[in-house]
Amino acid sequence: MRSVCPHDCPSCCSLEVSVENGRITTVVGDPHHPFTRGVICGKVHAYAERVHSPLRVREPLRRVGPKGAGVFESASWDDAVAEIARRWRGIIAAHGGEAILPFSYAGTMGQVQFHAGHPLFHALGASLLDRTICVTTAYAGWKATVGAVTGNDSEQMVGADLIVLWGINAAYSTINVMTLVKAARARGARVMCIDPYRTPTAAGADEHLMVRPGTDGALALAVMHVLIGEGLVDRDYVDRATVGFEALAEHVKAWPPERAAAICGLPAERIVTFARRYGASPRTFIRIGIGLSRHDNGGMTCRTLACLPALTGAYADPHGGALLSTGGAFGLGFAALERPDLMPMPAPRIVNMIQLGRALTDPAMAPPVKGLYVYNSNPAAVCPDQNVVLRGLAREDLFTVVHEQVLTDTTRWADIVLPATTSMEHEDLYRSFGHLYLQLAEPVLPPQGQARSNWETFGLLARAMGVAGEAYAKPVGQVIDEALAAGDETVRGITYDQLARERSVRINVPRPYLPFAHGAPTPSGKVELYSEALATAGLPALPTWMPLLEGPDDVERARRYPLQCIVPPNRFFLNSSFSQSDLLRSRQKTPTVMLAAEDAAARGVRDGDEVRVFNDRGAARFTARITDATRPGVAVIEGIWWHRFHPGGAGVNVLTSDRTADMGGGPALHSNLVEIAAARHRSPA
Ligand SMILES: Nc1nc2c(c(=O)[nH]1)N[C@H]1C(S)=C(S)[C@@H](COP(=O)(O)OP(=O)(O)OC[C@H]3O[C@@H](n4cnc5c(=O)[nH]c(N)nc54)[C@H](O)[C@@H]3O)O[C@H]1N2
Ligand SMILES: Nc1nc2c(c(=O)[nH]1)N[C@H]1C(S)=C(S)[C@@H](COP(=O)(O)OP(=O)(O)OC[C@H]3O[C@@H](n4cnc5c(=O)[nH]c(N)nc54)[C@H](O)[C@@H]3O)O[C@H]1N2
Ligand SMILES: [Mo]
Repeated sequence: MRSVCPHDCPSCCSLEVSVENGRITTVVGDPHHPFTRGVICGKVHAYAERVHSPLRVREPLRRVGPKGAGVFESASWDDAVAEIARRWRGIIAAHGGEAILPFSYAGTMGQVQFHAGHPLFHALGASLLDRTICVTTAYAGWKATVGAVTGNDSEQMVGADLIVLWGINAAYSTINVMTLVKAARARGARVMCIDPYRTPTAAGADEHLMVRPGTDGALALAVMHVLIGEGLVDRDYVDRATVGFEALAEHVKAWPPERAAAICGLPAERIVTFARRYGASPRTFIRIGIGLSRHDNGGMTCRTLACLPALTGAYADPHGGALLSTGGAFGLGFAALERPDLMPMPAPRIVNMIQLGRALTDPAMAPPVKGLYVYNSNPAAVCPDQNVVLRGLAREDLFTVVHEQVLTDTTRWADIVLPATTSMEHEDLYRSFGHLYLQLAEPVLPPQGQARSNWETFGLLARAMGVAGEAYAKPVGQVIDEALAAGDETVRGITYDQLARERSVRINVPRPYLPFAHGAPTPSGKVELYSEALATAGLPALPTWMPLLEGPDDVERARRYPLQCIVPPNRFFLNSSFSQSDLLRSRQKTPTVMLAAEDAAARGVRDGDEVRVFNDRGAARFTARITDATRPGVAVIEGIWWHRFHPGGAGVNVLTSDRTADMGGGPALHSNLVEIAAARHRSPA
């Protein structure tokens, strides 16, 4: 049977699922899908483990033990919904609707189940959640240059001469890009990877530039210096499709490669060689990851990288250009899903999700958050400044409902847990942030236990609260049709019936897809090398490198915490999802910190030792791996293990800050200083 991977990954794979006796037996990639091409990751290959997990939530649960003990009794859906409605009514009467805070992210990328809570929470006048945890910083920076969250079709990179994988560990985080990279390489394309550590993606490239974290902006400015200085610029493209070239040319005179070399930790000659290779042809494709935006200067970095293909005219080449995300290429009618018309005016306050801990603990919050409803997310594990988040979740006066598929770190803190269906059990429409296909998935299994989808659950809650009932009084298929019908030309004519027949439909964009070939949807209609909008927002109008707020230039902090610590995804989990799987945990082995030999030696740490990683925010235990895959001064902690499977019970995000990055309100997860100390030698495996 056909399905679609629901997880928060640009690949959004088309799946073939076999079911026997009500259980999933195998999951493989659809060989005919033009982007999936029969390849899926090890996580989803093992999907039966997730759907039929012993940790599945199969019935509603009500807390009986102390808060956080994770002791529950079973409850009926009727009783659970009635209790939630009773508690919410009390909270709204005493403190108003804003005292209720929905908290969700992208547990599923299915558009109906992702947005399912919006109509209800709008109708209740609940606080609005700014969903910043992943892409908003990257998107704000990207849009400053090219105006829209889209870019060249990654399928086109197969014909490129040079592919630059910039801050993206595609071998882990979107494996299908590697299929395209391999095909390009077989044709003779050169592949470069720019990453602070040697990921498998970097190891498989022709060249790896191991930059210091947060210095890509400086690198790109020096590349521009060489391109402009050596006349490797497409004057025709620059003249017709960009604004601000003269100002940029003047500005980057101050960025000779030697200056960037000292900042990035690279030899100046390698920067010059890179720039010349990049400038040799417009058939250069830069695939930019979201990862490199998770720094204090991350928005500006994305804005700066987006300028490079404009200088060489690569944006107009059928095999060139750049892609950060295709998320904005899908012009669905989101209002049909989100129902902003149900919101009271003036609009309720906005809470930035990465500051959940503050929102739950800050005495200045007026009204205080009294009711928290979590779905599609595991904030206890994924949110930065975790110790503060956990302090908030521990509040006795906070009424917390968690709608989940599995018993996560967050369900432990719930007053009520509701059982959620997986994508194998409910219907949804999927867009992607890495390709250009809309996909529909129908259930391949009945709901497991008493699980209900987000859509059904919010429908029950809306009826119990006596609001927004009409919004939920329609089947998912009808909502999908409405979102398509209210969309723009990119989805015009695509219907639910067509998707039900064909499963995957390319949106209405041309092939080759060159959205910035003649300019860009910015205020000026051009690719903005100079951005008036940024200047108005109080940011530099020209691409500018700024040192990290929490980095080596923060001299006082760096004295106490001398190691930069980046926290990228690991291979076998997706954020914290799949942490529940015995199989995938055993493949991932143990929470690990990678360290260069000289950093380890300076601390008396040997390979395999258990170490304590700490800063002012918190401390957690990891197994040390000594490796030349990272440079001295940079520690790497991959992946988010659930606390319950973490030695010592604290996870990586006790270390990270809830400080917002330069643009878009997202987190600077990788701008992180720590110290490491040996906990004891040779922990028994
Ligand atoms: N296996 C797996 N796949 C995933 C996920 C997962 O957790 N596991 N998460 C999914 C999600 S939600 C997302 S948003 C995407 C994210 O996937 P990507 O867009 O690939 O982003 P990240 O993996 O966060 O980071 C990519 C790389 O950026 C590097 N990086 C960090 N700082 C810098 C820097 O300053 N400069 C440069 N050049 N590179 C830097 C990291 O070392 C990492 O190798 O992946 C999705 N896919
Ligand atoms: N240290 C560190 N922290 C990070 C990151 C990092 O790279 N390093 N990455 C950040 C990024 S990019 C992101 S996107 C966030 C992700 O943060 P989250 O969106 O919280 O991601 P997950 O950990 O995958 O948790 C999603 C949860 O949703 C549940 N779920 C899935 N489908 C459904 C459904 O249909 N209904 C309901 N009710 N629940 C469902 C899953 O069971 C899962 O527990 O984490 C961020 N945190
Ligand atoms: Mo993400």
